[in-house]
Amino acid sequence: MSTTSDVKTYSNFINGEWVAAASGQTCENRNPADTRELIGIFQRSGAAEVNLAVEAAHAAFATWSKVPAPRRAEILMKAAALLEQRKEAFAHDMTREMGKVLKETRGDIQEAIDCGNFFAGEGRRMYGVTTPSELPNKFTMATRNPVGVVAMICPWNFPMAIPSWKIFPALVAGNTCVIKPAEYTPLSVYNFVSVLTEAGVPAGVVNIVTGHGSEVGSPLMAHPLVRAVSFTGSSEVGCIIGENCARSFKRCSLELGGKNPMIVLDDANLELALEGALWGAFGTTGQRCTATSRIILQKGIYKKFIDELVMRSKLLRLGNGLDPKVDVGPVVSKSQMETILGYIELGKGEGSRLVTGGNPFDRADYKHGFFIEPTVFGDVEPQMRVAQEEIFGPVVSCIPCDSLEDGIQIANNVKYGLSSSLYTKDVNRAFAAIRDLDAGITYINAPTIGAEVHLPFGGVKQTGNGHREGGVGALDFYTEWKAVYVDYSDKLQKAQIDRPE
Ligand code: UN1
Repeated sequence: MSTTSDVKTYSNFINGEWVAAASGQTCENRNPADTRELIGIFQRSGAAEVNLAVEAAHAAFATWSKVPAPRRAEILMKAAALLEQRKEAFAHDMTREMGKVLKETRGDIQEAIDCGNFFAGEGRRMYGVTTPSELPNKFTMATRNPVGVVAMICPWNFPMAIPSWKIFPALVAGNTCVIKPAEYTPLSVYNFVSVLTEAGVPAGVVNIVTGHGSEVGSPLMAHPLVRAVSFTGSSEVGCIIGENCARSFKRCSLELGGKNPMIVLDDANLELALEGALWGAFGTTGQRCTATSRIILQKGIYKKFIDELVMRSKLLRLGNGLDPKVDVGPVVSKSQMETILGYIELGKGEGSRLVTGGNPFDRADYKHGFFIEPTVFGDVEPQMRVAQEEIFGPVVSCIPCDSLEDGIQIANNVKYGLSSSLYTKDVNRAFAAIRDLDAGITYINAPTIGAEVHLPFGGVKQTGNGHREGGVGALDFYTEWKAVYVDYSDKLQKAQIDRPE
């Protein structure tokens, strides 16, 4: 096991240099599969480091924003190629600091590679608008300008993919940024930024400040030189960030919670739906905002589906994500584990039927990690808290329904609206569900997870505030529109007033 002496200490990355926190305090990053393993020591920073980083980003903006976008894009392309080369090593680091299994951490890095390549392409597009003027001899267009310094407050469940959703579009558009990694997964952000630097991102354009939310996130979002804040995390924290940004007129993009439904109709391919349910509910140990957390089953297949799901859930192998035989890794932390176990107790108390799982997995060789058995509740009523609140762990609630219409009504009747899914062979019902499921993402015959980077990612209601990450639409957050009027008539022309008689 590692001891503090052979473990690396990471400083903040500010203006291209390594800067220790003035407080002299640090935070430990430990493996959630075995907390005896120390991954790294990171700075416990505060407002002083935030100020330095924002000032560096502000100064770098003056030059970076003027580099032609196709040149900026070349750096992104190089970064994506370097990520490809380092994929295996970075995936190992990510599994060690976050817990999810290797095939998923490879997928996380692949998502960052895809994102880099996609937004590199935007460097030669970033389309604006040209449109006719209402006046003769006048040219009108709208162009995209970068916003300025962007604060990025990142989650731990996709430690490289989600920072890449923020950093790549921001950079190609000419912004600079200060990133606050999640406390549990700073190493993956360091790995990512090391590649950006190697690819040629100049000093000050991307800065990292590590530490706690209240000590780093709060001064960062309040800093007057920060023009935009991008946050992924809980709806509770998102609400606080949104309020603060409103007070200082900052743009704010919030990607928040989910309680994602999978509806399975009687006519569905059950084998496919079961496979999808297992992957959607227990992939990433249920720690995705897109995780399948409610399975809404039409009554004809209800019992059979649950029986099969239970059988297959029991076969999932828990353990250290570095072991290729393992299907489900640990949850990220002790406090997360306590919250999830608290929800399991709550579910039992509310009268739903615990059909499998429900316990910490604490065999002797697992006792240093945060493992919870894949857990299925049956006979859940739509209003129960386990069917309404985001649990963010390996717990899924099965709810019976009478028909597609009934299923959609149950699906929509929560405060979130991120992802949703329907299993059916009936194309008419599929299209009705695409129209009526109140969510930012709908899958047909696939589980609620698996978004691709070139499509818009985000949700409705308390899942966000109307922005989308991924896809060209992300540029709407990272650019300000400028309307431009060029009058070549050599006379004063008055819009709306000079009209033909
Ligand atoms: C998240 O759940 O926090 O669609 C992001 C997916 C992944 C991204 C998930 N591509 O499940």
